[in-house]
Amino acid sequence: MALSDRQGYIPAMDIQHSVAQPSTAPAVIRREDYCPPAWAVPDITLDFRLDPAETRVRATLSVTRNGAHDEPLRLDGAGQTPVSVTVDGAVVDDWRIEGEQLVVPLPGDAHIVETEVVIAPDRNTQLMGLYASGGNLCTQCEAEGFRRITFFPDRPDVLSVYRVRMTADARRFPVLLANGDPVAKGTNDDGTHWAEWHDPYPKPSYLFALVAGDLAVNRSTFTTMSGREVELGIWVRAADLAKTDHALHALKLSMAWDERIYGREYDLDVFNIVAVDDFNFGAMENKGLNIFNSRYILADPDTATDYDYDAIAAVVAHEYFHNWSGNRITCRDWFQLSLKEGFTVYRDQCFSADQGSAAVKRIEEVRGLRASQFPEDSGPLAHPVRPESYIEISNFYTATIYNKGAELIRMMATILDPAKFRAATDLYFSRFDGTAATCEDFVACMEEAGGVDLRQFRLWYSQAGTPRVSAGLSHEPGGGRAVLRLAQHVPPSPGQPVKQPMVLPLKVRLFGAETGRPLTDEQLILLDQAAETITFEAVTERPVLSINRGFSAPVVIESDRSAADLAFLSAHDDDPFARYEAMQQLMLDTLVAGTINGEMNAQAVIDAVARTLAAEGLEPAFLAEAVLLPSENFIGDQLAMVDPDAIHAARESLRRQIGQALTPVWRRLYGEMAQGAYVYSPDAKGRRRLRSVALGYIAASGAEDAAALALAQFDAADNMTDRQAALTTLVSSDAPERDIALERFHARYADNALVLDKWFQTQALSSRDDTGAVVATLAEHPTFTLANPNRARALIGAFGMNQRAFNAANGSGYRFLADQLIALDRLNPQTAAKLLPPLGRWRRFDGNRAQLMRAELARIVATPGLSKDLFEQASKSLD
Ligand code: 0A1
Ligand code: ZN
Repeated sequence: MALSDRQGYIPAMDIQHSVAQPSTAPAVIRREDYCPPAWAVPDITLDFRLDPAETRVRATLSVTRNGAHDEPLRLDGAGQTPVSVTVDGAVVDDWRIEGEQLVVPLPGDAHIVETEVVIAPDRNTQLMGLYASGGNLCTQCEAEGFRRITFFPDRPDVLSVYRVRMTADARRFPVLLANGDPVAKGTNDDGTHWAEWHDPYPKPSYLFALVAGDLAVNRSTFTTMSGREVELGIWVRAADLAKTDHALHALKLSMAWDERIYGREYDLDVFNIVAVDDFNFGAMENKGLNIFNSRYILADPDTATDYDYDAIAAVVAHEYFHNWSGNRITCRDWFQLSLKEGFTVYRDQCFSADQGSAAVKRIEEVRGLRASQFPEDSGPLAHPVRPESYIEISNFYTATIYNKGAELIRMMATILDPAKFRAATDLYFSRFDGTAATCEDFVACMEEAGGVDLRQFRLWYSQAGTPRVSAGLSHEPGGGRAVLRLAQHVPPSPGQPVKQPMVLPLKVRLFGAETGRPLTDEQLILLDQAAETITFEAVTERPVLSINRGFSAPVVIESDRSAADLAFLSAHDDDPFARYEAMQQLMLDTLVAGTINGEMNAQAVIDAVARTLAAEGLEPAFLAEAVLLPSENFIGDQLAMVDPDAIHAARESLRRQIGQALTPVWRRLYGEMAQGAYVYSPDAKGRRRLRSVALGYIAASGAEDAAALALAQFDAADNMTDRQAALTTLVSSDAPERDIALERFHARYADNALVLDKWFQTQALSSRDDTGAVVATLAEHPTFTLANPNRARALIGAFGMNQRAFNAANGSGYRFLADQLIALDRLNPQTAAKLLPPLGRWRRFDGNRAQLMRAELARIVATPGLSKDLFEQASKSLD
């Protein structure tokens, strides 16, 4: 069944399974229960005696009563017991532990409260709080890690000025970094040394950071728009220093861009970035001391692909931009997470678009949205951009909060126009600087400075689900009038059975089917009714509809455009995104038909691909995107019932036919796109990409020399992009060159963890029949470990994305994933929970597979000692 038959989220009613619930169900936190903090903490001084096995933390808090009440002071402290508690310098013993909180009765309105705790960073496998990575010590406090370091009101609306003193072994930890500016340092007689840092900007505890380690630095400076010189430093292990120039360059570009586009200037004298190998997410925006997963810092041509280079620049920019959208203005509570994340993603997307091809960037964003956010929005874990409740906030660092959140900001920018949007962000930054704000505060600034009414638009924050828009265009040839009928429908999602119509900004243009000329200007239609009709006058020839140009709204368009019209738009539309989109839709329609009927008419796609490749003036990067087939997962998302084998067969068949029919074109491009010595530039990247797409089609055609060609590329490559592309082609083949390349790759990069991740990931994504078995064997490989999140994601995460291999009919993929998640949960619940969603797609599969998936979900939920992270994801996926 095709897209239009799908109802989105379908409540569980067909298959039942008994699920053992944990004896005490984890508490649900609700947005409506928000209360301001009872006590403020304007200042905190932290004194760390750092040691991997036993670190002593003394915290001195100045606390003030917030309003008239007689509540005691409540400090969060996960799993800790205080060694001592003093109030105003005197030891007290009337404190108590309630749950995970330290409760201290206080008589007056202002006190100094001091606690001391002992923690063990080297036993911290969760990578939250203070932990050891590669012999260094570092912190991760967002969202609720600070409570694993010391007792504190660990919530984002308690803002404090931090002073930090660290003492550590001078030889093991020669570098001591924290937030803000360095103020003093010295050495002691016992082989230790110390450093003090002061961050003058009040901040919530989730932005606290320190690093102690043996690190080398790549330094530079940046002069801000008001003429202040900022010292920049990227800190890594000495052997990696040569791989930090790209990140440093991206940082300077970001600083200049934020001044130019948003008028935002950096505010401290130093800005440090530290790269660590063990990290649960991509990076963290701690004030003045960003801590990064090393995969988003380290790059040289031999080890990093073009994709890696782009991702590094984007993440460096993202974390830097948080200094204003996140740090200077933070979130009142975690339900407002998208206030900082959606806005900051939008900012980093625009930054990246300005560095190269904006059209290709937009295509990549939409592909990402469809790969991760749309499935989330139509599945059991769907939630609004501003959620109403959670069990574990770490589970809400999602594509919905980040990427759909960014689309909301983009839509408001579209509705306002650039000048008003800038006025609105200026208002937001000045009005809320130094505070913990809400999504509502942001929207109110948009309304006020933009002079628009966004009352109905706010539904985007509260309603989950991807809106579906049906669009039908009719034309009266005689009267010259064209009528566009639009209707919207937002599918039900968990807890939201009925939805209101939303405001959908749709950019629309009509083209003449005969002449290929535009018949109208581009128009912005704000669809805010369930159904609307738009009339175009003086339409003199049969019009073809170009809609949702630039992907102006994050919706699914259901139109009755014929294969011929889609092919026409793929050749004539003047909006590059719409042109790409028309081709994608044509391919998708063909593949869906092929999946359902077992056969398809490939000719329209072949002709459209040929025409696009022959068209004048299109950049290679765009061509590469335009001629790529939709992924197997995305084809699956169009179907009420996913048949992974039929989808795979249809897609492979279409790939083969395109490969064979256009063999001379692929071979010509493969030759023409070859380049001399490696350079990193938008044009060079595009040529590499198009060449690897051509190689893929040559291999898909079944050409006898394809494996030899790929191995030759693999061996001759002077950069990772070409080498990885060749390996990706070979890894799905049965040719002997496959194992040769895999072995050479492993031998060459045995010492490089980030590149070994690629070795695991590439194999997990293979389309060969034996992939499930290979992945199970790789999980036993000596270099595989669940303790490193990158490695776990490379193998387990990638396997979950491999629709056909993961969904093997005998359930072996499901069992494997569940086994791995149960094991990983004991070490690192956050990372385990992130990898669960493929098991939650059971509603979309046949009864046999659905049963097998549910059995594994039930087994996970019933596991003794399960974390609340994994419990929340697994139990919601079963419902
Ligand atoms: N705020 C970071 C994302 C992040 C969230 C939680 C983390 O803890 C494990 C780490 C990073 C960002 O948006 O980049
Ligand atoms: Zn962020």
